[in-house]
Amino acid sequence: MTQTTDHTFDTARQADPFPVKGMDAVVFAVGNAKQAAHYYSTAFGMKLVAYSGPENGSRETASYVLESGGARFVLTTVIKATSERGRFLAEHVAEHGDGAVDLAIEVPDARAAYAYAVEHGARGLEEPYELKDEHGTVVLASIATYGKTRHTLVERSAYSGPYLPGFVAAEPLVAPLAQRNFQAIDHCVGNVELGKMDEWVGFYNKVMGFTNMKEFVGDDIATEYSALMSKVVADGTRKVKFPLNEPAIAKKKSQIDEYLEFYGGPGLQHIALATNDIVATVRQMKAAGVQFLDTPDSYYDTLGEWAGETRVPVETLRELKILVDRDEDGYLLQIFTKPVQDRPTVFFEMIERHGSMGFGKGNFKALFEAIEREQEKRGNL
Ligand code: TYF
Ligand code: FE
Repeated sequence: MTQTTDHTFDTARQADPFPVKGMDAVVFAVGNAKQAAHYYSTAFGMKLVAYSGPENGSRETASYVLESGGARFVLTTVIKATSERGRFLAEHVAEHGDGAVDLAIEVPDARAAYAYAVEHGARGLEEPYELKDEHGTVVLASIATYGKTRHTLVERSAYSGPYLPGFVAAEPLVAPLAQRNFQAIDHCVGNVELGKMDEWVGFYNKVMGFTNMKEFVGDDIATEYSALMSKVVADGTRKVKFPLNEPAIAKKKSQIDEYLEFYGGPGLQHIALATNDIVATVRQMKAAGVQFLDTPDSYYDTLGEWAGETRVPVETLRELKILVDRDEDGYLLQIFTKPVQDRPTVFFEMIERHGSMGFGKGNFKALFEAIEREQEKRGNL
């Protein structure tokens, strides 16, 4: 019997049509990467590890690579556009403001991943190519996803450098924190146009063999308060999770419509960052000037009745405005930042999971009301 089970497992694993190792990096195109690197260092506690710019042969762009555990952000800006890529990045910033251009995925075999994706309907942007330096070889390939976002498929098992060939190691900008604020990218959420969510869910199903997770927001909830519909796709190991939102026609202007209007189209909405100690993380980030969404006291008055006991006392959750959700697998603690640029577009979530594989469905009402209070302040409701 044991053998049969093992065999079944092996077959299932070999049969994974699109094996992934996890998120490789999120690449942002920004107006001022030097200052953004400072923000993610001081406000998020990330560590600068690599750099590429005019000082080491990149005349067109400057890029700063920051890490916190396994979470990696690359902040890229254009110094002087001279190629198609440079003009794309400059136009991206002009049109969308600071935003994500690449949700890069680490794969064991970039050529195989690219071939599978393109065979299953992906639009190829970069055929597989190699980059080499004294640290080894990386294989890269890129496919298009929603809006102007791409997925670069990164094979780096034969590479030991700080990021990619073309980058040099860099010293941290500020003294590192005693305890890091987060250690991984938990999920990356995309906002797509009205009526397009199922198309993009189908895209990930076909092109990457991703399957749907059980958490979704249907039109029943949408029309009542959330003004959005949402479904989640993930790879077979659940290491890469991509929720997708579309606006819903509700009583009020959808937060997704606000995003689409101010971003100028579909794009990355939020990145959830996994922490082991959300209390310490939120305290540190607040002290460093990061603004989080508020939650009314009434949320905490009834919390114990349905959420039960958590690692963190209710009074601390109330003080820091941390949200709780519980399902049959366990619970999670989460909190959302306000948008991190002047446009009401990209924001972050901090999440501490204790068994739950969900996304905080029980908090959607409280969360969406908090977002609507911010929308109203901006005159966009
Ligand atoms: O990733 C999620 O699904 C949760 C909930 O505009 C969420 O973080 C969904 C939509 C949204 C904000 C949060
Ligand atoms: Fe989320």
